[in-house]
This record gives sequence, structure tokens and C-alpha cells, in this order.
Amino acid sequence: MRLTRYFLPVLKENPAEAKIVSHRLMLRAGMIKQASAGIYSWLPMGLKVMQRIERIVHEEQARAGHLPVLMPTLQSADLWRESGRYDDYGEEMLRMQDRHGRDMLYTPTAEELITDIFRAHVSSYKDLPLTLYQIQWKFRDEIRPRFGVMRGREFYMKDGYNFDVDYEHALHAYNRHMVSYLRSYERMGLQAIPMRADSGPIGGEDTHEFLVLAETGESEVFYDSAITGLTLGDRDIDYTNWDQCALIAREWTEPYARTDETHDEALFNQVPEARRKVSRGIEVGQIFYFGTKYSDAMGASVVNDKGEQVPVHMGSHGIGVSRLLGAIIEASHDDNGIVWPEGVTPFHCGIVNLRQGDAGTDRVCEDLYAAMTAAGLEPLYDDREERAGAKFATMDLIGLPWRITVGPRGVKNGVVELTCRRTGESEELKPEMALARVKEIYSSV
Ligand code: 5CA
Repeated sequence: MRLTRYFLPVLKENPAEAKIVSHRLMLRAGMIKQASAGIYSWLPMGLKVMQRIERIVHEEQARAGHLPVLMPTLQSADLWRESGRYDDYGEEMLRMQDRHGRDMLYTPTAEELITDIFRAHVSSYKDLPLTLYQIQWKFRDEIRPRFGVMRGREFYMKDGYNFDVDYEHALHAYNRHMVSYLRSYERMGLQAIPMRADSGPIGGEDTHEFLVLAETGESEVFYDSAITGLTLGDRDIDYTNWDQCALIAREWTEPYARTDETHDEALFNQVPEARRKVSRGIEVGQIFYFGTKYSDAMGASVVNDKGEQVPVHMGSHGIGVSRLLGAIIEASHDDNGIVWPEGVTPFHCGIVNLRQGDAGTDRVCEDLYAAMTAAGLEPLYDDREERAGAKFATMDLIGLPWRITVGPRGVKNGVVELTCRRTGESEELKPEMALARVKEIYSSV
């Protein structure tokens, strides 16, 4: 993409309404625009990052054997009356009527609709296990929408639902989701810690929230610092392997890690003092096991291998896709702007032409741009007739992890400069070497 052809409405001034850095940077970098309280339009670069996040989620769900579906945002109240949640959900649910006076609502989550799909089509344990998920807009009429996409009223969420014949299978589904979530967050350059949580309006017996540590987080968290050293790395994961998923889930949930809602001071005090940490976190996902709560209420059952009719065991699992943009920025920025992790960056590499219109720099930039594109990477070429300082400021603000700078002096010596956004370190290289380095970096992302 050439910057002169792009729509990147950056703001010079800090918007007064933005109280936290991610909100400020998303507005300044022209990623979103508020449409009304807690409701945003997604501009090209914001949407691009969201799509990268979505892709990681889809890929990891596919690996785990989960199937994508898409359910409507507007739903009939009837199903929600069956489960009893139409009355229970309260003011957070946005309710409306259609022209015939039928009660409708904008979906805050989708347990009812998915259970309805299940009961219409599945009747035997032979069709299980089954996990269906979607990435779809949700609406919750939050009393105090704030911090931009972090606590919106309309937000984009991955919500998945597992159906299993008994508790043991459902427990594996729970562990499998935990592992797939850990892997998804890791690919986004984040460490999200699973913490024992409260189940709230979803209901249920077991639930973990995934929290990214950040001072601006809404939840107070208490944890054993031993957990921050854990990574999956390139561990080979077999999602059909119950023992392996259980082992990983145990590894991540054994160290003490809880939000204030479930915090237990006595248990916490058993952690060696030097490892006891109190901090804040952003909730980027939550998994629930709730047994037969919805299947009992809505009559979703299967015949098991003994020929008995049994209610199906369920869980639901959410990832805050739009919230993740804010969380990633909170975890990865500096005074000059965003620092995107390679896994979610909107463009892989910036190309900065220090003297637009100069035949030599233009040619090197054009060649780099073409070669990078041919290699399957997406560069953002700053081809504006602007001062070098302004170009660098824009690149730093929008946070591409790598930048290649092309100036007349370097071109004369046959070199360009490759700069890492995170460390600020630069290296002079031949253009083809710079390209090879960028290709290599992304080959393992
Ligand atoms: N049905 C379950 C799992 S699919 C569910 O709704 N879970 S949830 O309530 O925990 O939401 C899932 C994730 O959506 C949360 O972890 C959070 O990251 C995100 N989320 C929830 N409310 C908001 C909001 N108001 N703005 C942005 N993201 C939100």
C-alpha cells in the first residue's frame, strides 16, 4: 500500500476524551472513530489489525477441530424466554420490537441460539464431540462504556460452544479451549494468564478468565510470578490428546492467579512472598463449563452409547476480539506510539523515502516495494512529499515493527537502513539483504 493512496487520518493532537494510552493511540493513528457512546466505526488500519487477530483466532480454532458458523445479531426474544435469561439479563440487553410488535434483542452472547441449532439437528452421541463458534458483533448496553474499544457497547467477539456427551468429554473441551486460547494469545504477542473467575450471567461451575497484565486494566489481579515465565513456544500440540491438553491446562492453572472476585488471601499467602504479585489486568477472554444448564432448560439431549437419552454437556468460550486491539496496545507501546507485535501488525514493513521525487531513491523504494509484495508481504510505502521527521513520526505512531529507510546518501553507497521499531536499532544493508531479513523475520510468525 502506498500512503498517498491510503486512508490514514492521523491526529496531531491528543484527543481529550481518551483517558488511556490505547484509546489515545487508536484515535491518533486513525484506526477508529467514535460513532456514538461505546460504538465505533473501524477505519482501514484498525480493521486490518482486527482482521489479523480474527485470522489467528480462526486458524487456532480450526486446529482444535472447531467449526465456524455465523448467527444473526438480532434475535427473537422467544428463545431467551425458554432459558429464562430474557428476564434475568437486565438492562445490559438491548431490546426492541419489530413492526409486528414481536420482541427482539441484539445478541449479547448466543447460548440460546446455538442450543436451538443443536437440538434441531443432533440426536446421537455419535455426532459428538461438536464445537461450533462464530466471530460476530455483540451488544451490551454497558452503563459506563469507556476506554474506547476496551469497554464498548457494540464489540466484536469470538464465541464458541461445545457439546459433549458427558462430563469427561466436556472437561476435555474445556482444556482444549484453554490451550487453543493460550496459543492464540501467544501468536498475538501477548501473555494472557488464565485466572479462576466468577461466572456472572453466563452461569456455570468452572470458569477461567484470560488476563493481560496492564496498569490500566479494569480488574485487580493477584498472581504467583512463576506463571509469567510459561510459554507454549513451538510445542507440538495434539488437540485430540486428552492427557496433553489436561497437562498444559494444569501447568497454567496450578500457580495462584485470581481476580479480586475470587481472590483468597489465605491461599495467596502460601505463595513464597517474593513471587506474590498484585497488579491489574485486562480480560481478553473467558471460558465456561456450565454442564446441562441450557440443555435442561431448552431440551437439548442425545442418546448415549447405552441407548439412554441424556442432556448434553455444554460450555461456552469467548475472546474479546475488538478489545484485544486495546489490550495489545496497552501491552506494547512507547512514548512515540504503538509497537505492533509481528503477529498482528497491519503492514509488515514500512518503506520511507527520504527524498520523494529523486530518481535514485524512488527507484530503490519501488523495487523494494515490488519485491516485498511479490514475497507475499504487505509493505506500507510512505511516498508522500513530506519532511523526514514527519514521515518517521507517522511510522512510529502507527507502530509497524520494521522500517526500511531509503535516502540519497545511502543509495549512492548502495545501502538502505533497516530499523526495528521496538529497540530502535538500525542497520545499514544492501536493499536485497534488508528484504531477505524482513522475509526471514516473518517466515516464523
Ligand atoms: N458466552 C460467553 C463466552 S462466549 C461470554 O459472553 N463471555 S464473556 O462475557 O466473558 O465475554 C467474552 C469476552 O468478550 C470477554 O472476555 C471480553 O474480552 C469481551 N467483552 C465482554 N464485554 C465487552 C465489552 N463491553 N467491550 C469489549 N469487549 C467485551
